[in-house]
Amino acid sequence: QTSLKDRLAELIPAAQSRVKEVRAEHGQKAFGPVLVDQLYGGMRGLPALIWEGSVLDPEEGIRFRGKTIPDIQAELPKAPGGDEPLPEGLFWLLVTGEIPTQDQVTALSKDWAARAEIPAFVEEIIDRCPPTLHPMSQFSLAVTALNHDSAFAAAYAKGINKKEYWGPVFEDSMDLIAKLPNIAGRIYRNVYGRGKLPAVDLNKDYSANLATLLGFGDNATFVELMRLYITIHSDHEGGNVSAHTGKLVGSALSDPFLAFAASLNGLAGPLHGLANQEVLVWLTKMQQSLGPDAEDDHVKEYVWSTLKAGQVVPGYGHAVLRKTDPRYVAQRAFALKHLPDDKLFKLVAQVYKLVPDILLAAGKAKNPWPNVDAHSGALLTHYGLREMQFYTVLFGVSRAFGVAAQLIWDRALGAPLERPKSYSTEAIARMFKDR
Ligand code: CMX
Repeated sequence: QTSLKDRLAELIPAAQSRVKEVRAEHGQKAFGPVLVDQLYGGMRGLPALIWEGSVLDPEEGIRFRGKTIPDIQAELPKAPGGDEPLPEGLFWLLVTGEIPTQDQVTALSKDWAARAEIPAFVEEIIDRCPPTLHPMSQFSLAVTALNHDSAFAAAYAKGINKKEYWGPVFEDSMDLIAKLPNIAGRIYRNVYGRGKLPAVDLNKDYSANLATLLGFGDNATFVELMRLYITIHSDHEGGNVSAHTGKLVGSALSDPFLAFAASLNGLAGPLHGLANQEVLVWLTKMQQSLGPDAEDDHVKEYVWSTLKAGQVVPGYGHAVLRKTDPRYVAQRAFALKHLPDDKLFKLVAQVYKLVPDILLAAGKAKNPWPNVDAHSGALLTHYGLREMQFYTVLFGVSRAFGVAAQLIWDRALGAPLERPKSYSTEAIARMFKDR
């Protein structure tokens, strides 16, 4: 049976030739003009990055290596007795473009479990954080500190040949993913006083171990939720803040720990990953203000009051998507199957029925539909993971899969230092004066 690293070594030469071919054939072709507005407008729609693992279609949503979420739910290996795809398989798919066998996925579970331990000094760093420090800041600190043992940083210091970069970046990426459950579990237990962290079980899959470390390992449906959650949150092409930051920092040959810690700092923003926390804060305040089983008209008024206060409706809208996010749809299907009568799920569903028309009537948001963050918190709450400030940490564990896969390919394909050109407003005014 081939290991992921062996399969990757087989695939790299052909992928390198493919890039050469594509560049030779299309390298001088233009996507179209760049508008000054795009420089001021957060580079929306500007084609500027290569990202191999996934591509986001505005109408259809994400495809991982060409496969939709329903495709991967059908095709990727599952745990015995489980229905949801194993994130191990998704990682294999992101890295190789191929669907792994059950044995290959089991080997990845074992490999990650064997690498899961974190150094004692990183445990101490986490333990010394005040419980008032946001879990995402603790997460980022701990991931940065893992750079202490980076295989890539050590190899670079010894003078590794460029052609060999991908090998130690692969090892670091595997270590990174493997160590995140221990970091997340430790932060969760420290901040919320949930007792001592148990050991990772070498015979369990990644999600089962993560659930156990968080204290929810006995609930088989929660473990299934983690498998779905990690899979759908893993990757969302390259331009979103966390993915792009990881790639950018990695392009300076900062190792995967430093690069991914930067991703986490971006994910911690309320317009990006922190939105899953913000959704729950918003829904909870709504419940407090309107009471249980609020009528549609009252919910509508509440949504309008959010907009009138100059705030965004968290979990709605997207920079690229123009339809309901298929990641939202997948979570809604999970809720309909496992917790159809849950009060908070019912509120999420009621909001889904009402918010798009309001955002359309308000006339600003280009996409009135829900994104991934509109649903995830309600599912976690149902199983007793109620500490909303922790939610983005789980998004972060998942996002490592996509960022790590791309870091490996960037080094295998010799991606250069990123260095786009910037201009001042005065320079632009001068440049376009007579055009
Ligand atoms: N509620 C209220 N107003 C919204 C809105 C929402 N959910 N979504 C967009 N708008 C507003 C924007 O704030 C912007 O207003 P201004 O013109 O006053 O600046 C206007 O509509 C146009 O924005 P847009 O082009 O539709 O959206 P952007 O590409 O600029 O931003 C996003 C995308 C996600 C930041 C935005 O929709 C938003 O703030 N949503 C709420 C936060 C959220 O859910 N983020 C999570 C996204 C998924 C993720 O990364 O995890």
